[in-house]
Amino acid sequence: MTKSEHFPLSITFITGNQHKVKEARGIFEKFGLKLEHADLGYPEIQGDLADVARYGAKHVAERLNKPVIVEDAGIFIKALKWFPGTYSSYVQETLGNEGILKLMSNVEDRSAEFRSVIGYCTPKTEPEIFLGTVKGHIAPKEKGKYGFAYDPLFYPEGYDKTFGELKREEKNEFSHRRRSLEKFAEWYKGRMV
Ligand code: ITT
Repeated sequence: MTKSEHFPLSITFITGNQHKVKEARGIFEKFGLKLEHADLGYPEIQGDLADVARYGAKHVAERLNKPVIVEDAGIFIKALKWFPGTYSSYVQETLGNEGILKLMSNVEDRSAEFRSVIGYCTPKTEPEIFLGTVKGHIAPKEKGKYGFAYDPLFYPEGYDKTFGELKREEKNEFSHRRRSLEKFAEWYKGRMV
């Protein structure tokens, strides 16, 4: 078997979130990799982002019998004891951004960070994980029409615009997802040569 069969240029990203797919495609292009997408769903175990990504990647790689990546991500807010964290998806659907702003009313330390963990697994190997984070703070109110979910609430450090005010290409320059996928792409391409 050749190296290109072991490490194909095209990798399948398992996610139900179209925003993630669009961002990941733009990022992969920069690294000369192609992204296929499959919306399959997989069991999300109790644990931190890394546990979820590891377990999910292994589960799907075995089920599809091919190499896959999954991502578990979330926003972590210091004043809320790092809530919503791994519950970000559920909290977005229930409390929403308005609910988060209510929890943060009169809170001075608005530090927060986005984290993304990519899990990569093949049917024959154990999962590998790649973490990307971006620090910032929670805005006093929602701002911007781009991005998704918590983006209009999040000012990345050193910027006077929220992620919601940045076009996809701009967010992709330095987001948590850019950082985790870049780590993965560099590791993966290192194995191809
Ligand atoms: P999959 O599990 O199918 O990939 P998901 O949307 O459920 O899709 P996660 O379990 O990783 O993804 O949940 C992450 C949640 O965190 C996501 O639904 C958003 O609410 C939030 N989130 C993650 N990355 C984000 C980003 O770049 N901008 C805004 N919100 C983000």
